Amino acid sequence: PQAVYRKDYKPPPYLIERVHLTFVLNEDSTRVLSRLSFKPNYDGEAPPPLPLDGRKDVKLVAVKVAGEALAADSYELTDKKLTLSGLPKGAFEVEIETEIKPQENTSLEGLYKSSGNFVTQCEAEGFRGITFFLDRPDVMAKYTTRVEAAKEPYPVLLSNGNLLDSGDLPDGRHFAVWEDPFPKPCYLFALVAGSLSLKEDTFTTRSGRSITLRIYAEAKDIDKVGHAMRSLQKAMKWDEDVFGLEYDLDLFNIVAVSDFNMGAMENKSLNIFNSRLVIASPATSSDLDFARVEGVVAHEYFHNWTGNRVTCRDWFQLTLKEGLTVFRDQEFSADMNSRAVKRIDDVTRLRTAQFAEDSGAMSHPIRPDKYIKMDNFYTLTVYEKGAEIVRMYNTLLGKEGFRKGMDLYFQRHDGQAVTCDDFRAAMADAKGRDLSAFAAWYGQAGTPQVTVAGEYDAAARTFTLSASQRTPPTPGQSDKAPVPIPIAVGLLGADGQELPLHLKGHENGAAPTTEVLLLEGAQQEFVFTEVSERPVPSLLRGFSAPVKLEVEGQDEEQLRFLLAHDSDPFCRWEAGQRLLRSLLMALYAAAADTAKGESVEERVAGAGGVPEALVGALRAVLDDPSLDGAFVAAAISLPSASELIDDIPGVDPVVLHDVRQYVARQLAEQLRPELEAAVKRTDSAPGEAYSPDAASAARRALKNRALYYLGELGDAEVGADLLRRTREATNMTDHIAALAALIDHPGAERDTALQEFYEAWKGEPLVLLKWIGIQAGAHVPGNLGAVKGLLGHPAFALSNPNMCYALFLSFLRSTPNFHAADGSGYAFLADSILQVDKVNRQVAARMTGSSAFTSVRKFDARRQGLMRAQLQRILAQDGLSENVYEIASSSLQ
Ligand code: B3K
Ligand code: ZN
Repeated sequence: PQAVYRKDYKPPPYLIERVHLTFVLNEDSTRVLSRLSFKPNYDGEAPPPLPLDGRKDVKLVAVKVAGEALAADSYELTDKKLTLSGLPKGAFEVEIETEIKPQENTSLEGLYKSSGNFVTQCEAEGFRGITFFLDRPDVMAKYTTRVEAAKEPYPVLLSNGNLLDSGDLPDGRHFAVWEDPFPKPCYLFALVAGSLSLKEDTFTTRSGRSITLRIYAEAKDIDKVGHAMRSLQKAMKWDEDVFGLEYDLDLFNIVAVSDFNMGAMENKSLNIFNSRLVIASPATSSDLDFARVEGVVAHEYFHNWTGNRVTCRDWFQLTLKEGLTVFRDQEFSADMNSRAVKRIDDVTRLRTAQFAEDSGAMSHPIRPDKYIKMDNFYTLTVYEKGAEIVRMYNTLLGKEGFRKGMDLYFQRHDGQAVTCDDFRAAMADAKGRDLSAFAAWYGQAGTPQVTVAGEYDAAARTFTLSASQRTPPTPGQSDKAPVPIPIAVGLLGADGQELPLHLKGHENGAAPTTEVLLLEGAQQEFVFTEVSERPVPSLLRGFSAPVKLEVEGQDEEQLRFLLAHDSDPFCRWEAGQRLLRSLLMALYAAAADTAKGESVEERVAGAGGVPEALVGALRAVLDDPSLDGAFVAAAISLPSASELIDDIPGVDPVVLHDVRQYVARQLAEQLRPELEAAVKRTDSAPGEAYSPDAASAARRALKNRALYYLGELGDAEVGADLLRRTREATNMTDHIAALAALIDHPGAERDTALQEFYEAWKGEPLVLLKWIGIQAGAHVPGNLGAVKGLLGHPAFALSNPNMCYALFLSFLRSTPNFHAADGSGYAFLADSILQVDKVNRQVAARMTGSSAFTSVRKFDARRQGLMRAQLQRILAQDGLSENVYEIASSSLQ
């Protein structure tokens, strides 16, 4: 397979101004007629050849240039290209007719069928699976699309833009013509034809225009799209209020489909969604589902400006639209719900998954330098780390400065395909600030490690923070340069109050309680003056940069103090996490030392177990009724194994898992009265109606976290209570939480609860995803047999991406089974990847990329050998997709 390099970017030799498409949809095949108006974009006199992207399953029926059929020697057709030559000077038209078979398309790229409906997914390079085209984002054109199909099975015919015409055709067929007035790259093209129900509402923009909003779904789900509709309306209002951005057409459509590789797609005025991110009801969806629907509906809507009106010049710039749009959706969700909890959740995700990616075999900068399959680079790094880089501009420029930068970005680039440098320049120019050093964040992979030490000089009343940074080497990038790192800092006095800050060189009369230090070099000192007492520093407030922070001399007492007093909720939570992390690290070291006792339990107990001071600190958090329940739930949660693994060379993941379980059990035992009190305090009143709002969700978060801990006791009374809760739950959040608390504890309650869940929800595929996921992820040793059994269950379908993710990605989290010492878990994953790859290469690649296979080097020697053997087996497979090849081959290096 051939890699594409960022350094090789060249503008296209021709541009396309107008696109006229006609789709003739039929059951046996689909005809696509495409009429394209080209104009020259080359230097010099002689028209160069025009290479159009295609795919071998797109059959070329006819091609004409300027109305004339092409002679056989004027074009060349290969598996991937149709190259036209001998072209006229100046502008000209090309007509292309192709034939495709969407009904046989299981890759879910291009045009395919889901539940009998025709749908498209073109990003990144799916349009070339429909017709020959300049399939690259810097070619922006205006589209008119005519769709023809049989009327009875396909009453709804949709494409981008406004409906221009529609009507009946002979033989029970009909047509619709759509026109999109905004130029767009072909990855934003969309078409839907099918039998769908519709919910309609409106939104009035601040300039008084009334926009029609339509959500389409299968008839059985249409009563569950209200939350998505409200989320859309909130997002439209928020983007006007916060960024002054108004919707630009009179119609906005969302279509929910059940077979979709990703979460959703921002096609111009015709967003297509994975149904699990549109459909929501209290009985079938958890609080997390409600929050995700709100966030993703907003995300796709926000793309209308950040992605569609201003798009990417090439796919290496993907973070230009994705990092920025993730930042926007994070801020939206923070404004709609609890800002503190949203930030903690986002940081947790970044540290659990993105940090692991950044230290693994697929590590890449937010703007990658090369790819084989672009679809492999829709990553946590490009999205979530990319959002952190945008957040740093916001932190440095302030909300108002950031807004100015956004205004300038749109003023300069509306209607263009641009680069990350253009975005950074707009941010810099709006406030006249030099941000050129931030270029390093776009080019350098890996998570910087920052070390900070503080020194108080009582006589001089100064407090000096010395900060240094280094980024560990990553594959293909051994030398790292310093990057600019904003470190938001506060200083706490002995009574827990914030001290006013006077930063040397930064005096401006004000004495804020948070200052943003900018660490630019490898090492730097920052001096605070007029510091009246020895302070406890609160560092990296709000997680002001995507780094790993080590604080020299920060002892447990200081951390307990910060956990109790810090006014910055992120740092307060972080203090607790640091205490738990260092405990887990110490206990792991003991547990891994087989000389120290027979069992893991014995060895960790010998190392002192869980100290009373830590239990006391967590007890105080649990008992504080003034705290947001979701914050408390996060504060008593243990850091994920994946966060710890990076700091334990040659880790034995099962021992680490056992240590985490041990700590969870100890906490449950010692905090039992407080956990039970928390459940009592937060339990819903009988008959209480469900509401997904932040306050109600926060109560459920605390209750269900407490129930999870209590479940860890494996106590018969608790087991009976949990089974009762699965039966009496009035909403899915409580039902699934009770089941999750039972799932790791074999016994009659577990079996009954699983059986009853299935009986209750066997008609609801979206709910069965939870049922599959919870079983596949169970930590019960020897669970692999049960997981294999699920593959043959009538509820499971290998062709459905959601089902694959629920089963296989959940299994990856079942440490004792996935990492089983005999290698059976790895073999199962490899078998499954190979099987899925024949059906859907994107799903197979995601299974490979989400697994420990991309982090082979982090594990003990025996497991490394077992994983490598499976990777070799995958790579030896005939007909392996380029998608899986790229990830598996990088993982073996
Ligand atoms: N832009 C799409 C993702 C497309 C994935 C292509 N493999 C969804 C989003 O980020 O909004
Ligand atoms: Zn996006």
